[in-house]
Amino acid sequence: MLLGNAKIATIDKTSDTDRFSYCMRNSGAVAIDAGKIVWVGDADAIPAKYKDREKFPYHDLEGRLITPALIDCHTHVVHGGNRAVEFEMRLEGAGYEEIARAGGGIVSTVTATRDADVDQLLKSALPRVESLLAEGVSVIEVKSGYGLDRETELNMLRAARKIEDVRPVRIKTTFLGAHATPAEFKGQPDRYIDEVCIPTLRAAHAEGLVDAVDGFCEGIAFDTEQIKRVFDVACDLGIPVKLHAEQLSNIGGTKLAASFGALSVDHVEYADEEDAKAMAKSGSVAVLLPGAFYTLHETQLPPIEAFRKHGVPMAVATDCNPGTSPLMSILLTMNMSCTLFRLTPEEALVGATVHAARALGLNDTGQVKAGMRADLAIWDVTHPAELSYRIGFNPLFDRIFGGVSVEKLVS
Ligand code: DI6
Ligand code: FE
Repeated sequence: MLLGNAKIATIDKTSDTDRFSYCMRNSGAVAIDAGKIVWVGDADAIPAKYKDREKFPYHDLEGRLITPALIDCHTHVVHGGNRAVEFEMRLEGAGYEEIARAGGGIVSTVTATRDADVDQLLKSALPRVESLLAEGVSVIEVKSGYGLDRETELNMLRAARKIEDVRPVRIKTTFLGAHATPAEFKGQPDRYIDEVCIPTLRAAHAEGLVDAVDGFCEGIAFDTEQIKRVFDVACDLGIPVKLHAEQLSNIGGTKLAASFGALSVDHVEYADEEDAKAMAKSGSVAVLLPGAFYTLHETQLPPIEAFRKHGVPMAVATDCNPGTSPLMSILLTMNMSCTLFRLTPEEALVGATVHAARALGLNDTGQVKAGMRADLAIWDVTHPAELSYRIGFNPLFDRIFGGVSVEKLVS
């Protein structure tokens, strides 16, 4: 197909800077063949071979905006139950850590997740997935981490893999066995790591269920020494790592993750300039999660200026989870990253496309560029800033997934 008469935010680097920006084409066209973008350029410079209407059916987009399809690079969309009651408790003054220490929090979602089988986990995740797809998302990262025992952790990853079979989306799975210590190992995190978490990681890897390994490095979860033991195994298995770090305090998780060349370090509200330097050196992406910041009434802002100064790529994601970020809108996430974290709308869009791809180790998507997968979003807007500007409004016209229109355009 040939998409024409469109504005295009190609998301690329301009010759004079090393930073990604909109790189707009105000009157552009995109040629797609066999699921790939084969040409991008000005509407008045379309090469003859793409004017073959048989091979490249033409679609006049009437001035609509084309961007790369969006990517949600940090979610916990697979889980049992919800935590609305806890939300109420927090509004009545109970703290997140207090609830966690009292056996609520992550551990309460574990009970509901263990009670569900793979198909039930898949079924309850689909409405959350569909909410993201409806806003132009084509890749979703899905973590385990609410089983905290062998069978349920594997079931969570199996359910995540199954999403691809039933919806037009790519799924990247992440093993997050080191999310919390389950009740049966209360007060014994080291035993849990050695007797359950690590053996389960090996089993999940053997079953081809793991694209990355993650952990929660925090006072209420695991320290750097415990996370390091899990990361050592991930390295042995040749699996990249990422880390929930410096979310509620600074205990050195960011530097640990950077020392392992982590794909990303996520949350990072309490990260400092030295952490930013370590991430710049390791090439790790800072994944900003404004939904958790908002829900936890956090006030400590991530070091955005230090990330800009040291050239640390910033991505934005929903962190969709039942406890700290019951958020299923990537567009609201982009808005929040602007209003709460002072990102520019350009940084927000770059953060939900090319930088999000990088946080998942993907280099075949996240830009409108020849050679990339034809994963595109088409919007009823005239300027990309509109995608972060409005709250609770979805201007998506169509999503192209692997070169095929999901809604409107007949290929
Ligand atoms: N940090 C978070 O905010 C979530 N996980 C994590 O490591 C919380 C997950 C939950 O409360 O269910
Ligand atoms: Fe998370």
